Amino acid sequence: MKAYLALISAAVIGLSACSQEASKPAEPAAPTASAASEAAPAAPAESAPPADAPASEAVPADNAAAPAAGNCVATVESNDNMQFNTKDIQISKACKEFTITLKHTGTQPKSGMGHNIVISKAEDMDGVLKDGASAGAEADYVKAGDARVVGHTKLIGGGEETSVTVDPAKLADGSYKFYCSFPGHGALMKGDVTLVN
Ligand SMILES: [Cu+2]
Repeated sequence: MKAYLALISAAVIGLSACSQEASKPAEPAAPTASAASEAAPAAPAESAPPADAPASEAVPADNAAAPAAGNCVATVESNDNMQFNTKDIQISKACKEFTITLKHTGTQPKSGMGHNIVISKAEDMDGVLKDGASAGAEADYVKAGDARVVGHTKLIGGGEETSVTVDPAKLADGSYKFYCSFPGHGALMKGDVTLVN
């Protein structure tokens, strides 16, 4: 009798083990298929700007975003000698927004050797500088609400870093300059802002 029961339970275990195994291969197949079809429409949407590289999945799409963003940023260094390290900031028209990072590689405080970046039309530069000087250091040497200013950073001292994001569409008509509005610095610390394709 005991042997008979053992046989039955063995058979039941064997049966359930068998049916579990049978259902296993079918399950993973379904989620994989739906995950693939979900990922597929998302990838082309995100990787649309880079054009080619229709490639495969989420990973290439993320990588494609990095170089695109990299083209819409620039870094300008300034120092204790009242200098920027560039005379030209090139901004791609393709950028929705463009971020300029200003670094002060010197050690002097902003009260004595402060720098910023101000962007305006070339012909507005003198007026912006004059009004900025009147506005004072606490206003970062930029007149509040100055409509001639397309964008500007705050004033920084040695070892500091700041940034400003501008809309390239606002640089379309005329020629634009970037400069430091700390009193007296604009004569040396200036350059062109150039729109490029
Ligand atoms: Cu300066």
